[in-house]
Amino acid sequence: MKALLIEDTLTSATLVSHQLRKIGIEPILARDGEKGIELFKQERPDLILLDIIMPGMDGFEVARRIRQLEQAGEWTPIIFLTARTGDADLEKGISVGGDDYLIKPVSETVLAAKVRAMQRIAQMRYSLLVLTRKLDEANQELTRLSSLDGLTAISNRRQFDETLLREWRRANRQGKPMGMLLCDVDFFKQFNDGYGHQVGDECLKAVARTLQQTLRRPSDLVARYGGEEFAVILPDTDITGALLVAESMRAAVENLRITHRFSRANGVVTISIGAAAVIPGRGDAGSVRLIKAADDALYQAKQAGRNRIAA
Ligand code: GH3
Ligand code: MG
Ligand code: MG
Ligand code: MG
Ligand code: MG
Repeated sequence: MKALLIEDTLTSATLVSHQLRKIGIEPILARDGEKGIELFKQERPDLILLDIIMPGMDGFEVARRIRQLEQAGEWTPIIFLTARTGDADLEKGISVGGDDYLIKPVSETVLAAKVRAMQRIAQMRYSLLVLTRKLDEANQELTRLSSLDGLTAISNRRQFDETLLREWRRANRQGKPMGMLLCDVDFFKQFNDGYGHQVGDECLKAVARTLQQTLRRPSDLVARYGGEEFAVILPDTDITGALLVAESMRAAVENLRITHRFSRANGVVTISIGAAAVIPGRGDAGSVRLIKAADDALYQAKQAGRNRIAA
């Protein structure tokens, strides 16, 4: 523990230094306020013992400046050690930032007890800082998790809705198109019925991961939209671009080669995709129509035989 003793009178400085050493604290001594502030900046002590009457800057001013020098969240206990006995001085000492106020001469016992009290407060304060930091981290983690789907760990419906509105409004401001894909696993009911729900879950995870990996731009977003449906937001993408992304997604899922012997088609898990794109107009209503357009297209893809894309 480092204590800074700011005291102009040599006898007093010697006595307090001696008392501090007896409780295991090696003091750093400053003989005037300016030097005290300089040493505070250099040494960042854990405790400051501060005289009031000194040539040049008095102790009140020193305390004031030290409080200004502290960084946000930093706190160095300041104990005034003074010959001034008036209540007004004590009141002023506390108001300029002092934490305690002792009248000289101070006995070794009292000094030791007061120092211990400050150490205890400092310790509690530190624990609180640690706790606050942990709470902050936990909060950030919760925020992150609240945007993710529990099963597949890709974005959830909530994140999709938020992102859609944000990107929709941005695209409207910039006059750029927006692409939308709705992907739906083919014959997934049969997959579940045939292999069991758990294998179905694993299949959904693999499909989600694959769709996610297909995306190239940081602004693209794939979300779990419903049970075995995934929605993709493609900012700054027209229908040609959207169809390209859709085809790479369709092919990537087929190439996973997840056996599906209950499928009435290829013998592997496939997806059908509805694609749509539009240049967003003013207002948010168009975003709902974009989803509807992709959904209608998805229906067409299903009707046309699945494992395909329609627009
Ligand atoms: P289609 O080719 O027309 O899309 O047929 P389908 O069988 O995939 O369509 P349907 O909508 O009839 O079935 C969807 C199935 O997805 C039914 C449901 O049990 C299953 N499902 C939805 N969410 C989950 C999930 O979280 N886990 C599992 N294992 N299955 C799910
Ligand atoms: Mg003095
Ligand atoms: Mg103090
Ligand atoms: Mg479905
Ligand atoms: Mg389906």
